[in-house]
Amino acid sequence: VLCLTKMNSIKEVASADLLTVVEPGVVTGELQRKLEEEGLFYPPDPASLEASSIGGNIGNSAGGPRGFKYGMTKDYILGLEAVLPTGELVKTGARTVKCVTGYDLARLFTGSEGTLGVVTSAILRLIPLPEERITILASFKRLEDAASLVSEAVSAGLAPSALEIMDNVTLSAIRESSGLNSPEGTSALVLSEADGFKEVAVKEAQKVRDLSVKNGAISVQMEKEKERREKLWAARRGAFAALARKKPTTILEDIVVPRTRLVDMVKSVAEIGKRHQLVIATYGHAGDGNLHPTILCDKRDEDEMRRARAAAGDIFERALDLGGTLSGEHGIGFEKAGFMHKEVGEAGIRIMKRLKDSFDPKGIMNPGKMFE
Ligand code: LAC
Ligand code: ZN
Repeated sequence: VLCLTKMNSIKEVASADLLTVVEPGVVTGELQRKLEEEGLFYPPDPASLEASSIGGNIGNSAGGPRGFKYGMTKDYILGLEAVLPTGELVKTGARTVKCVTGYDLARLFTGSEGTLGVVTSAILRLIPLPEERITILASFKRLEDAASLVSEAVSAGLAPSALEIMDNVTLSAIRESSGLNSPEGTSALVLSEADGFKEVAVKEAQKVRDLSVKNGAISVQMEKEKERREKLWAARRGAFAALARKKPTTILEDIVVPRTRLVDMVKSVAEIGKRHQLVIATYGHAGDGNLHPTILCDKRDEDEMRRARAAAGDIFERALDLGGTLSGEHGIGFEKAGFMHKEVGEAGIRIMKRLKDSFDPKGIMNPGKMFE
């Protein structure tokens, strides 16, 4: 077991080259604040950004709400330095925005869940900090309306930085823990943010508002002021913690479907919950088609756990049937290892295992993860 929390130095901020060089233990939120002071922006935004580190974000290619406009961790990795389990030190990528010198090993490491080696330094791409941010909270009576707003916003070519959805189970949990207000009869929320140059952000926010109303929103709240925006985002970031307070065991999923199939997936999760007599909260990065169906259960109740596992399996199958994927940003770990072949096929598994063997011939890096 390696603990890298003390490798937490921001070694360089090269503002003219729009990059930063950091060690893996740097906390994501701290890095973002430091960069903001210099007018720079590192967009990947895991909900856990106050605790999660760049190394961990690289391990799973963390995404979060801003993925919709800005992409995931993998889109910001210019280069990595890593120590292989053989003791070799490899340098991948470059300090340039373009690099096709050989295989893209930096990208291969990103999302490899610590199975290939230990990242000791990362060169991250930066972009200029947006001038304006406007957060928009739309309340709906029905989850389907909230999901259809998201699908319509995507097909209308809108590009807010975030398009987050929360169902009524999530909403009632965060209402208790964060004091978030929403009108009587609300059973779903869409939280989005428009950013960029002032005029662009204002126009984008108005379009999101109009589309929300068209899709049946019962109220739309718009916030420009930093503290009020932060309050709304803090409520969203606290979603998982708020749900985890409801029952002793929480099984958090991370499926992604094509954005046009979002409404189908949301309905399927509700149907699967009903069929297995389970409470499943649904929230997530709807703009990316990425949902976190969260099964609230109790590991002391064997029958309930059996149903929870069956429900998780049904959720995976449904996501794959809709042309989706098992995990958008949390990875495979132990739990989804048995489902990998359904998505990547036997040949896909074989080639991945061969890659794993060439980096880690003795199988000492995060053993047992990802492959059964
Ligand atoms: C979130 C984490 C669980 O989006 O990915 O809240
Ligand atoms: Zn998430």
